[in-house]
Amino acid sequence: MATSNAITSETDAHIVDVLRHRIGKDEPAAKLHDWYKASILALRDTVVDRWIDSTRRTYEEGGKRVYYLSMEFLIGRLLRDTLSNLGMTEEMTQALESHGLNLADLEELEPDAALGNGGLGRLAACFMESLATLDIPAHGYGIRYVNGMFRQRIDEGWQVELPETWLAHGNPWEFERLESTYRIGFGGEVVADGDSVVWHAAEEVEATAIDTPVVGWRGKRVNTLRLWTATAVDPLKLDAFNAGDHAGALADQVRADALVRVLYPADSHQAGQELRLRQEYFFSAASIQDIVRRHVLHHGDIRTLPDKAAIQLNDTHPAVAVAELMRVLVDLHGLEFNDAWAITQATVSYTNHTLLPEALESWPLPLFERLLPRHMQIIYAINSRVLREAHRAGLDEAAIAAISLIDENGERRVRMANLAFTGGHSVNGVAALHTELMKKTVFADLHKLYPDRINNKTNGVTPRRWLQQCNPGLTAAIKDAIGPDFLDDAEKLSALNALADDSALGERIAQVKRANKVALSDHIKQTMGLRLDPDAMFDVQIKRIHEYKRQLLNLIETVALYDQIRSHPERDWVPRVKIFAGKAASSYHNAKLIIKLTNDIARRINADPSVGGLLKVLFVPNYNVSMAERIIPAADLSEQISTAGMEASGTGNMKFALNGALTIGTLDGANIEIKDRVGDENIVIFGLTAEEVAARRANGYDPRELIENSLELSQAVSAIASGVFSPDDPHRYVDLMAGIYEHDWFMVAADFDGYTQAQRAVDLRWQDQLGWRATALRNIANVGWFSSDRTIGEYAKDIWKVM
Ligand code: B1H
Repeated sequence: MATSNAITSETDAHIVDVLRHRIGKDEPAAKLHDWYKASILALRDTVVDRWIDSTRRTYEEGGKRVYYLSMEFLIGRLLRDTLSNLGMTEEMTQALESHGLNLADLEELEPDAALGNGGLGRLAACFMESLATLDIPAHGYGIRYVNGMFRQRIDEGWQVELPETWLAHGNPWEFERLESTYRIGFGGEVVADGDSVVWHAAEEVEATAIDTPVVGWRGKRVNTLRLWTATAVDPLKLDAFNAGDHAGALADQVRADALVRVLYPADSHQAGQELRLRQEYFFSAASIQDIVRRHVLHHGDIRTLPDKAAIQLNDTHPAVAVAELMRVLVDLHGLEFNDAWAITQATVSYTNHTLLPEALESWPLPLFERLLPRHMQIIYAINSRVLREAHRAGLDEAAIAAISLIDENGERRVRMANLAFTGGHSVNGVAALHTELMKKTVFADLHKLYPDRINNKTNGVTPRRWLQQCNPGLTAAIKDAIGPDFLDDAEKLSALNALADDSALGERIAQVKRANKVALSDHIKQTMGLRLDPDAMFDVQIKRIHEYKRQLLNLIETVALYDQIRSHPERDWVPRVKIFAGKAASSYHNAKLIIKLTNDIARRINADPSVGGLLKVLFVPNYNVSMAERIIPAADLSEQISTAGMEASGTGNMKFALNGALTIGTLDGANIEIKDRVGDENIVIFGLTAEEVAARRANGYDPRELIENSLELSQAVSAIASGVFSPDDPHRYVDLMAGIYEHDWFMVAADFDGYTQAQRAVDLRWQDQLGWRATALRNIANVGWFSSDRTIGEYAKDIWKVM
């Protein structure tokens, strides 16, 4: 380590001072990790100054605030993001260089904050950044999980889950707020007390706030991400301890710890365990108490809550907040039920993220009642009101049964989506098709009763992280071509359209893409020992592993292509690298098997000299935000191939297009809107529409016949089923392939031929590199609309009324 003592800038002086006084080291003693921490703490001081300014401004203006309640915030790293949003990257780079240090090396030391599963959690993180960017006063509320999304290791091709220990070396970004501590009750009983009702909880824990500042673009505003941690009211019971019961003395703290221990890793699937419901109530109740306390403190009258607070529920995970707010208003503030209901509905709104039946949350009534007896009563009261309205509107019995907050089919259950739907004034979907399907399917009857409630807010991604920070080369090329306006308004990227045939710009962007592919290849060489050809097409499918996302369709096509290359080596094949990455829920058997299959196929193909460098397959372990930031800028082809009607929106699709990849995709989720913006010629669409999928399902779908009529498909499926890729266990994929023959829920067979043809059309496009470059440019130019700034602007105007 260099030991120069010359101080080169204010930032430098600040870092050296922090190193000495907060870390307790001088330069000769400092290790890389000490510099990392000192740099963040010094940077954080700048953030804090602006944070305090923002907070003071919010109080002075007395305006409405947005509260975003989410079980997940998939943040990733913050160092580069914060530097870039504050315009301090250059300054920090130089300060570190004067000590012989490299910013990129420090960045690698930061663990990913992986407090989310996938799209839903990453959306919450993009939204937080856009809220600050648009200068909207906002708090994110969630849980400070000690273990976020598990770390994925691949052992002999199989996924192994390891605990993610992101807090092991402390978290320099956060501030504990002991003064913001609330009691959260569970269980017990409800007793009448004169006119009012008192809930005597059997158990209580304390929720304490831990705040992280969220910096918007150009540092305009710094908002707060407030994550709750749990402690026992009595963390060490000394009487038990003194009596020799050492475990009993700590039992309450152990129970409290469990609440914030781990993120449930089931993406698009309801977890269903009691602990999950406890987590949901824990963070919802703490957030509601915090919101109400802040309101009363600053505005006095609880009745003006809807003028000063907009509470957005990110899916149904915080839906119990509806019942909690009702409880606080009625039981603690003495409001009439009807008044409380009007306030609650005017304050709350709900975003739906999935139509998959297995992901719709509902809780067995006895469990709900045991854990939250007062909330159960409130839900009954809400329900009788809603059902009365339904009767009055003349709905039939079937519709009324569907609207009920209680599912009476079989074991009685509380339907969280119906609670969230009825408890607010807005229910939004996350892409146009998804919103239309909400009206026609899960919420058809609620939509009849409340026809103005459902609206669409197509998702977006922050162009700071997903263009500027992850792809500085492309950002510089665009800036040189059209000036810097797009940095403040992503839709200004459309100025690139006028340059679509500018060969110099096309050449420059192609060079950037190649450099990004070389950088990714170097990383893959170092971490996986695999050599990639940066001139091959990088064909990428990175996302959670789920049957509806159809990694299997991609894999079966890969096997078919492998077969074709071997049978016709003389043809002019386009060299491809097929990149897969993603985590499977720990309990999702088929998803884990799909990971193993990917690795089995990769091993066989990569070792086969007869495909020469024409085809390589790899599964990149431990996909997370940081890995996405490496892979997306290096992608040529973006695989968005879900069964139509099943992917609510997708947000990876937007990130790829913004970084100049061509999409091969189905007419699903936001793919449709991407197509509308980039134009039919600049995207490759195949497969059944959502309507056709529904019609096939209704009319009896026969995959076997389809498979038998497609030679390529039947050969590929039989090869996998017969153990060609798993000679060590030839039966490994028999059941997985039988699923495609027998029911094929996700219609791989129906879309296979369309997909194969689309892939060969992609090959033809690749052979015309000039045409490919123009298409990449058209994608970049026309997806600025998918900025989360646009999405948040729409929420702000239409739902929250803060703009
Ligand atoms: C999405 C989820 C989800 N939809 C349950 N639903 C979870 C459901 O832990 N759970 O219980 C976790 C996550 N996630 C995704 O949301 C959609 O599948 C994407 O299509 C969409 O882009 C994303 C953001 O709206």
